[in-house]
Amino acid sequence: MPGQQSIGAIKVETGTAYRKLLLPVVVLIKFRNYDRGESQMSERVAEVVRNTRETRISVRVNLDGTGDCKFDTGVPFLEHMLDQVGRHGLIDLDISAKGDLHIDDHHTVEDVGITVGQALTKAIGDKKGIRRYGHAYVPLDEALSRVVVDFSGRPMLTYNAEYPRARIGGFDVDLLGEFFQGFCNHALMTLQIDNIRGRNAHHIAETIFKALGRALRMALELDPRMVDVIPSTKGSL
Ligand SMILES: [Mn+2]
Repeated sequence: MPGQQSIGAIKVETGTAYRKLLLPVVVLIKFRNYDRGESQMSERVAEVVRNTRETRISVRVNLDGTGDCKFDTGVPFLEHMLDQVGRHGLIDLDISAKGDLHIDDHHTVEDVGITVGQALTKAIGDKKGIRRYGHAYVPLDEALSRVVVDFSGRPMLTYNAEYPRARIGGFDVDLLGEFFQGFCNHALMTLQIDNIRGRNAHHIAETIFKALGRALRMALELDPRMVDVIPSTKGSL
């Protein structure tokens, strides 16, 4: 980053008097980088590869993205839902999965949840500067869902949703719960999901994933008033 290199050069070459004058300039440059969405520490990007006898999965995330998503999982409905998380969370996701789909989608959906959770944990790092909590209500026509998250370091899922049918296209709605459990366990977060109303199963699922994206965005965005601060009175999360 040119801004940071020039900060280094200023520090080396200037004496005490100049340093006093230049300190506000340095602070300003730091905040300008921050405003452009560049993290104060490093890029919040992570890649995780997870291979088992049931699935081979790789996930790349960029928490400061634009919602640019690439999927190759063999489970189109899951991809449609993860696209909502990326789009509404402004998180870039690149996910490929080769799972035992000849059995059913179960292992692939659950393991994608686990691996996305691991990648999120890795990208978040020490949690300095994040807002930690996030929530969102999202409607889609007749459906309405609320998602509330806390990057507490302790996995806890509350998932209240009932679907009027067992399958959305060929996708078994039971697997959504498996996805959220795997994701929440490995993202080390409290994840409270409530579908408030809805008649159409596709709408119900979509409102949940859109609200998850929005809530993640709120929780993971860097708070300019919390630069380098871990959002806990304990001093760690
Ligand atoms: Mn849809």
